[in-house]
Amino acid sequence: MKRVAAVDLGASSGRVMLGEVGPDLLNLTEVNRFWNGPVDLRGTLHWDILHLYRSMLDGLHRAGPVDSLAIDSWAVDYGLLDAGGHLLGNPIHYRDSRTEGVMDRVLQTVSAEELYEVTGLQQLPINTLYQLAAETRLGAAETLLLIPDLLAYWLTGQIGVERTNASTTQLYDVRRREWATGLAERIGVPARVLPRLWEAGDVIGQYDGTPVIAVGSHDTASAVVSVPTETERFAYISSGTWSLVGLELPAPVLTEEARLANFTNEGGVDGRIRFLRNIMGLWILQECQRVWQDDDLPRLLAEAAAAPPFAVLVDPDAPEFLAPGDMPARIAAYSGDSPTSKGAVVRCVLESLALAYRRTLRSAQELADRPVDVLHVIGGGSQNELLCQLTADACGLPVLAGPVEASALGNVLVQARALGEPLPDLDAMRALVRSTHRLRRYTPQGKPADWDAAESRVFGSR
Ligand code: ADP
Ligand code: LRH
Repeated sequence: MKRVAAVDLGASSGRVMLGEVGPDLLNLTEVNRFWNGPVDLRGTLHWDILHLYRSMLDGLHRAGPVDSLAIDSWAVDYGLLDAGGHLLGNPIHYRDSRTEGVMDRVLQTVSAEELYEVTGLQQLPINTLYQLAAETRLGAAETLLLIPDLLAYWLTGQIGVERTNASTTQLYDVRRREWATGLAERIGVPARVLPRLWEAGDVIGQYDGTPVIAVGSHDTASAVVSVPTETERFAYISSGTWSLVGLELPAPVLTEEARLANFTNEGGVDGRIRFLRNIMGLWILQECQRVWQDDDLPRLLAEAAAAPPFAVLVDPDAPEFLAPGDMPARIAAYSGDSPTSKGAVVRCVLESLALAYRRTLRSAQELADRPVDVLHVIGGGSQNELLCQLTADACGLPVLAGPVEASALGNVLVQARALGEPLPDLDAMRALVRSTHRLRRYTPQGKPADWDAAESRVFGSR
């Protein structure tokens, strides 16, 4: 049996989990959980990186002796080190407004077509490329590290960026599987700051005598490892602060149609491609709860379940929902139609998400020419029964919900393999998740025509 610690940092909370893996055994125990989110410092949104580091250390110490440890986190954000290995300022949050208008500026130097051809990434203002184009500290920078790599560097002194997370930067060549240094230089990012790449399974170094292992350090890459699928004909929604909606493919889809539909080709563990779109996700609900100062999610969801269907709908991916703020007011401004109660606002958010999932999954299947029979919902949002049922209804597919701690499980499984546990491939890892975790099944209900009408209302006809 292997005993490992998984540090999993989501955009809304971080946790250290203790994983035990053996034949027919996959146990996960939460050691600690801590707050994460944007911190506004005189108008700039930061991550509290030292709080995360200290909370991680606290969890690792509480976990006791383990065979190894590994870190995964949200993507795209980074710290810069100077020549002495010191952090140049606190990492800035991807929702900070410094990237406003930057995409248009960059596209005057590199066309959207070329960017897609090389990197295969969806255009989002949060991409590392656009953040770096707005960065003021590059002159003094020697090394760029993504968040899990920065924390691993502090633990081990070793420098490198893990490949699945590198693939989210829009500075990574998806076909040549190396940094797109020429492209980086053209937008003012010196190639010297892009360090060597780690593979999932590499030993990065040691912390206190414990091996620190590289896993799919992008949380979504780790989450997709643990999708408990039995068939190749599956789609997934990794449901948390964001909803990552798409397919797993053997190779990127870099067609003009995929680019125009804003699909991304991110790197998965074992060379897979995560062909997906970012949907704004439960972030909108989190912000509603913050503004209302109401953390009673079960009650809010019960009120949403009782609220009238299809009353108010929005496109959750509209740019006005990206930055922190008063989401109920923004929903009212967007739709010109104020939901009349908290339950109605929550219903609007969940139905709008389900509608976006439906459009995204339909496009994914068409663009990749890959029909699917089942939709796996994983992550914290898989506990939201109303959203799971609306998703099944909107997509016309059976939904299998769980596991909840998908990223931590993927992190644990890849560590166990690196330590010699007989989990040769993703199929074996997924079979172990399936045999050790109970999933909840949702069957499509209601009238598909209602969703057709809702889609026309928000997005016009197809
Ligand atoms: P992230 O990794 O982005 O921080 P998580 O995967 O932890 O996100 O998911 C967080 C989300 O899960 C919350 O925003 C919340 O909406 C949802 N969630 C958490 N617990 C529950 C629950 N008991 N019932 C329904 N939804 C839940
Ligand atoms: C989810 C996630 C997602 C990224 C976003 C920045 O936590 O990693 O895959 O696009 O955060």
